[in-house]
Amino acid sequence: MTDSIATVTRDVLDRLGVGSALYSGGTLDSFSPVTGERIAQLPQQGPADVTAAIDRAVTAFRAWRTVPAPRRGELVRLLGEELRTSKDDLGRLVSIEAGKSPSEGAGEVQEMIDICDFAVGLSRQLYGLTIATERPGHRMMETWHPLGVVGVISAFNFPVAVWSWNTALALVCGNPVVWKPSEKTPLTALACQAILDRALARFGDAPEALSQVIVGGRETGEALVEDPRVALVSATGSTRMGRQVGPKVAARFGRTILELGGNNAGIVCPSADLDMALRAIAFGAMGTAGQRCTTMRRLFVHDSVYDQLVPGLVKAYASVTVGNPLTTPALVGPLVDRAAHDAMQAALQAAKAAGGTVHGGTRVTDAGPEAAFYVRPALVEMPAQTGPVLEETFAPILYVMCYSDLDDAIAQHNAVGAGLSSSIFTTDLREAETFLSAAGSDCGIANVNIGTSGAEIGGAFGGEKETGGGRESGSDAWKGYMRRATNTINYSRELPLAQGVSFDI
Ligand code: UN1
Repeated sequence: MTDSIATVTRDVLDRLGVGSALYSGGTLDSFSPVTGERIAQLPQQGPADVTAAIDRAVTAFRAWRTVPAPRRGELVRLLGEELRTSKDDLGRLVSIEAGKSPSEGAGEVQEMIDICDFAVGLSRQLYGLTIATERPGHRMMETWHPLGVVGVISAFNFPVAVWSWNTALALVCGNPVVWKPSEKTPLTALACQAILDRALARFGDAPEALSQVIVGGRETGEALVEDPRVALVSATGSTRMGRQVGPKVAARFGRTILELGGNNAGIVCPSADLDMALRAIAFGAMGTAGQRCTTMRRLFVHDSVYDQLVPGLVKAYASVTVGNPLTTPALVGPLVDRAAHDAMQAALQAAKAAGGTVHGGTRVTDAGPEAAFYVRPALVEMPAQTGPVLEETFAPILYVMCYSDLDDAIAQHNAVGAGLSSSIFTTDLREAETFLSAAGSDCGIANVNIGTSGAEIGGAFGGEKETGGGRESGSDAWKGYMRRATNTINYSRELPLAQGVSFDI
């Protein structure tokens, strides 16, 4: 007899060094979407615990901000080493708790390792500019200082990578982190804490409470958002969540990095390499069971290639393997829960009512027990971009539409609330550059001949409009975790005023 998923989970947690007191005997039920079974009952924390965690983080900040940045980078280097050691187990726990395929679970941990490497390099940079000054005997420059306590709110679908993007940067930038993970994925959060604790033990002299996890409900997230000592709230989730978090933090003049919904699209042009486009679309739209914020949800296909591409896609949708990610090599795992399944079915009904032709989308009952929600991904041929096409449904639904003029397709592409990721498939330079131009895609990520998902950590990650405008991860996203001071130094014996102003007393 094979072990129950709860036993497998306990074994993995044991290997990762998470003590059983942290996940048994409590009131927060944790389920695996793989079988729908309960795998843990965690003790929960409340708003008073959040306040106490922030108290500790404030103390940690005072010490950590004075540690030289390259030394702070050493902690992140050790975190990267520990993640390499734990990659298989943490990836497996991601599969158990979020339902990802083993390859995607491991890929998520790889993103964590990559951001650690990036942050270590950054810890010897954190550059400011030197700026020409108009006054003789003066020097003007900018200095980047640690910001303060960083609050991280993360979603179930990238339960560990999003924490690491924020934490690796926050730590090298001199900030402590208080993390409220999704209530659907608390175990992976505890595992990250255990891994970081090992890095901290090897590091030696870090202040206590540099990174803390708060396992709890909505009110713990609210306490984090409302506390004026939390200088930056980095929140990943729905646009609805962002509409609540953004104004609350703004009202106290705090900073936010919001990474919210996506309604990402691809455009397939007449000159596209259709075989490549098909494979990119298949991964972008069906990978992670459509539960990435970067999942491709809309596709505009030129009318001259529609009949060559779309039947092949329909075939791929019919044949893609759907099943238990722990016991089968299936490419598509489960939806996170019943609510996700119901939202998918409601969207498909609405699409039919709007004239759509639905391929797939039905529940795959033989993939798991009654309490697990496996679905065949849905491809929906739509007569126009209406109804559910305009909204993000967090499930594997790809709405396909036909276009004849690229400018019209780009206008349609941009005519939704979200602005996260986008792709064009073409071998025509003019079309590619038009899509990337100021008059092209309005998203934070715009790609050519690759899908919308699977961004590397080296680029800034995030999007415009209802996606929230935040940027995490690579490029200069680190600046969001620091405060900038402009310094002007007078090393002369005179006191010339700027703009030639005189004030002689
Ligand atoms: C998310 O779904 O919240 O680009 C993040 C990607 C991943 C990150 C997705 N690197 O798909």
